[in-house]
Amino acid sequence: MTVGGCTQWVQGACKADAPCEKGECVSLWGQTYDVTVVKATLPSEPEGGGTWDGFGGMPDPYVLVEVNDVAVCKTSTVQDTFTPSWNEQCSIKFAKGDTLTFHVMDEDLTSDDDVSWDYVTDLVSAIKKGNSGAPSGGVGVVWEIERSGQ
Ligand SMILES: [Ca+2]
Ligand SMILES: [Ca+2]
Repeated sequence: MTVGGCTQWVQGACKADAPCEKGECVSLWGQTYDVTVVKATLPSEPEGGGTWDGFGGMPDPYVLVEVNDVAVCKTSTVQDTFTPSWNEQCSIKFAKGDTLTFHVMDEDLTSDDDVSWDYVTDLVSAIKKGNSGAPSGGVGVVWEIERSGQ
């Protein structure tokens, strides 16, 4: 969506959530993005100690991608690893004020262990930066965000 004219090299010509692009301030919202879950790292023990699976088994991670606490995508499960890789992509259209969360889960036959934290608190900078991989509480997720069709 175009919200006004601008010059790329004039600071403050556009709002933070509508960067200057080819002479126009273009809103980040209402556009579709390809969100790729690249990989993750998990700690050797789940939160609270103990082992991930019975008999000292390693975790079986997958990631839920949530918008406003509602899961919109789910990666496949990688069995028995602390360093899963997915490179799986889903398309999401963001609106102003949306929150994006990556939940790393351990697939279990009897229950699912949520081992995640919120990874994106500032969607504007996440979209502009395009990627991140900040570990939090021993869990790290690397993702990429790119506007669809770019
Ligand atoms: Ca396992
Ligand atoms: Ca498991």
